[in-house]
Amino acid sequence: MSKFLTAIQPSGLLHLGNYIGAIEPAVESQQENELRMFVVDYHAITVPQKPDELRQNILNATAIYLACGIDPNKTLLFQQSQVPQHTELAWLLNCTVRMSELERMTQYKDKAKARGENVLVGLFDYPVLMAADILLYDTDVVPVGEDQKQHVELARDLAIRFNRDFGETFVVPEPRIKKVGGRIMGLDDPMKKMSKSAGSAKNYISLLDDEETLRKKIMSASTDSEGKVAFDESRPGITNLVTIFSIVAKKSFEQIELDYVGKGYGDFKKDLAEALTLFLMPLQTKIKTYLEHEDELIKILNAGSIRAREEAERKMEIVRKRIGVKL
Ligand code: ATP
Ligand code: LTN
Repeated sequence: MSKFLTAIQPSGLLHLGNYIGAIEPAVESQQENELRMFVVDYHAITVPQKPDELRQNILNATAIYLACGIDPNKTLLFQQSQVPQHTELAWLLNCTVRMSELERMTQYKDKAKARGENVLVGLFDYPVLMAADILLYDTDVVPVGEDQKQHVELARDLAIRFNRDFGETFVVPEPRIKKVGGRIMGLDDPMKKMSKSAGSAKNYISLLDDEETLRKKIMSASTDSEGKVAFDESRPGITNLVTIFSIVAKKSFEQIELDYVGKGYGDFKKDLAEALTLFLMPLQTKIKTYLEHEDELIKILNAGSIRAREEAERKMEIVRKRIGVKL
């Protein structure tokens, strides 16, 4: 049994890429492993958030986790800000990480470019807080999408360095990225990943999109002029749609290719929209039911956070001793 850990930011609506790349593998891991899964609200505020919206997004993310099958009786489900040891360890790791290591982070470079002058120090430091999230819990495996690989590698480097300088303290984690689905691409631009901060809502399928909206988004998804339904990496648009279809309809690429011999993209997209509807509508009903019981969601997060605090504090006591501040 390994220790798995993952987290998602409560910033805006979660999309199909989040589900396929991070939520589904986490749900899957619950079967045979120990899982920790949390809402990283202190990561979300690395770009400005409106307090009312942030609060609602924390509840939405929790409802989505539960509706997708995260079982709070098996999994430690909690809220990052309720466990102050995360920010404490982040500070200590800040005093071991080099500026140049953070300057190399591609997510930072991309987001900083998009924000121009208005780049907050927290955005730069974001990967260090993520390393703290991971290292506090002796994590073996971090299931994430491809875009987070570099951050998990930084967590590995910081663990190895700390262990070398202060004695064996942290487990060195490894990223686990799905070979198929680790990077779902934008529907409007299959050269960029599907992202909740994309310029256009046509980029992504939100887990909460209604039937009509998702049908329109799929029908207008970018493909090519070849007209042959296939998983072919030289044709990223159709390959992305075939990938999504194969995951939500649980069909192999070969089967999908066979099913659409002699048919066009129109037929394929219609069926994909239908498969997505069949997949998302029951999920949405569950999400809505959870959201109707806000008190219950808060209770679950609070109970998980108490347990997380106890576990994190045990690790921090060792860490404080190792660095010499515990008298
Ligand atoms: P943003 O693009 O605004 O930074 P995001 O959509 O990438 O946000 P995150 O909260 O950063 O969402 O990601 C949550 C999890 O979902 C991470 O593990 C991330 O790697 C994964 N993920 C995000 N986008 C995709 C994608 N397009 N395909 C597969 N996994 C993804
Ligand atoms: N940076 C991640 C969210 C995140 C995370 C973590 C993922 C914060 N802490 C720890 C895995 C493990 C993202 O998806 N943007």
